[in-house]
Amino acid sequence: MAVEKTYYITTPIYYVNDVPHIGHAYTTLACDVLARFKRLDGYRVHFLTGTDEHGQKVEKAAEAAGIPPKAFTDKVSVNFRELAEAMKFSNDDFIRTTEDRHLRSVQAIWKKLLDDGHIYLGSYAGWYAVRDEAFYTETELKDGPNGTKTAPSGATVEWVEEPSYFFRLSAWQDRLLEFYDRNPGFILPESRRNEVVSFVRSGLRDLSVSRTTFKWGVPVPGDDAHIMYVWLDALTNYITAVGYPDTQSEIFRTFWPADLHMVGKDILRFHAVYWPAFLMAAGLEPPRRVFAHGWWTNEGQKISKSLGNVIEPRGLVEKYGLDPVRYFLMREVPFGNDGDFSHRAMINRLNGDLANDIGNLCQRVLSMIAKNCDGRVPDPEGKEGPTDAALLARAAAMLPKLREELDTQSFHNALGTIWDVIGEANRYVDSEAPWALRKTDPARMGAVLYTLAETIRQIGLLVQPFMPDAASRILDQLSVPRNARDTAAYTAGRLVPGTALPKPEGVFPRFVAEEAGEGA
Ligand code: ME8
Repeated sequence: MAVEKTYYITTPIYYVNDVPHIGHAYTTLACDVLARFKRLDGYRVHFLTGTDEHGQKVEKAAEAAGIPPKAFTDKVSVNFRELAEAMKFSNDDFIRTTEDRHLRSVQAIWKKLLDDGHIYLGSYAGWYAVRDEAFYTETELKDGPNGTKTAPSGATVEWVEEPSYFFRLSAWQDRLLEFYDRNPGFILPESRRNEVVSFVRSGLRDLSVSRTTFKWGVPVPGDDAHIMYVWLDALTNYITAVGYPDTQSEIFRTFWPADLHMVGKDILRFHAVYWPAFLMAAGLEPPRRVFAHGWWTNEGQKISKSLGNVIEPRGLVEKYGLDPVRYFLMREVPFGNDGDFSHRAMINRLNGDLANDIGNLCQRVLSMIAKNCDGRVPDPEGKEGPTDAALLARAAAMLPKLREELDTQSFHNALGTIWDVIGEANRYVDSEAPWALRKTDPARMGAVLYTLAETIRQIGLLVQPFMPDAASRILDQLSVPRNARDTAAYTAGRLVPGTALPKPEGVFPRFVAEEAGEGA
């Protein structure tokens, strides 16, 4: 039997102190695209997302809402589930850190770390930022307004003094550096990797992993005056979801170590320093990769609730449609860089790349076939020429290129690769002028339209992970069977001349701005 190819991909689990916004949708979307591509490419995929429900930040949000924390998290967590549905995310699991399976898992990892001497009891005196749920040293702090100090992220800090358990992080410095050295692809992009390496080189202090001054969290086994530090609790979700502590289970053996933890750059340190150290200390393998993507702003401004400029993904989807929003987010910004959302940029992509490029290509080819070829896949009738072969070779080269690009999370380049072929196909339509061949050489017209239909089939197939609905409409219009839409069918499943096609319909209408000033 062939060896099964597997792929385990995770999003951060989101804090339930807030409603989901475009940033959350972005991270999960990137994972969804990869999960869908890997499934298409024959992998058994496990795609995990969920919510992070413990800690002081969530406790405070519940207090502010005047609801007990459990009831509050039940309510807010649903928003993230609904976001997943609205965006058609194909996650296989949705974890909540308040579930029993997670409690069992976090307590098990704690016991393992304690029994093996990686955790000791001491006391913490230092700065804490509730917004980041992170401890900071004096030297890390920045000057804030009115002579105050803030965390590097700008979050307010408070002085904390309390008994605390510590994880011996200082003991892991050399092993972490060695691990980064042996696994150059562990942290991407490269620039972020360098930041992490220099942080670890500058020396690691032991990490406080329990708190005693509030209650909303997982109790420390055997010492329930303490609750576990929310990041130890949260990071462990990635192994809970594959069955930890049952490391012999089929799911754990199949999927651990994870292939990719996708995160925003704000939480890279937790994933690339603390998490591999916890795992190695617990005798488990670290994940294969952590990718830290960039940060979105809104029309040039930081996105924040207090500025009142939070972009709600659902509103965008209602306005522009789901596929255009998915396309825009994956195409607009080189993945890894920061990006700016603007309606003008969104409309330009919609009308340019979608309506003009792919939309027109499909529209003109399919309607010419409907009119001139009796609504059936045309027959090339031995009239193929070198220009047809050249276009088909360009199309065939997309798949291996996409595999490489998606394996380095280069979503924008993957779309660029597909859109290069779309551009090529549109130029081919113009230069071959099949409408003129109708009278002069109908057999040659058949060969040209066949070449185009076949190119569109390959484009449609590869667009599926990015725009599942539009892709399926394209493939339906070419009567591509449902079971011939994976990469195995890429070269093996060429269109069969004579196959009846449904009546063509437009795939990407142009967006017409209703209000002045919206651009277009
Ligand atoms: O940090 N641009 O949860 P969180 C791009 N619970 N991405 C953004 C963004 C923006 N403006 N804003 C948020 C936590 N994100 C922890 C994670 S994991 C074990 C625990 C995305 O709700 C980005 O992925 O604050 C960022 O890392 C994440 O949301 C932070 O979500």
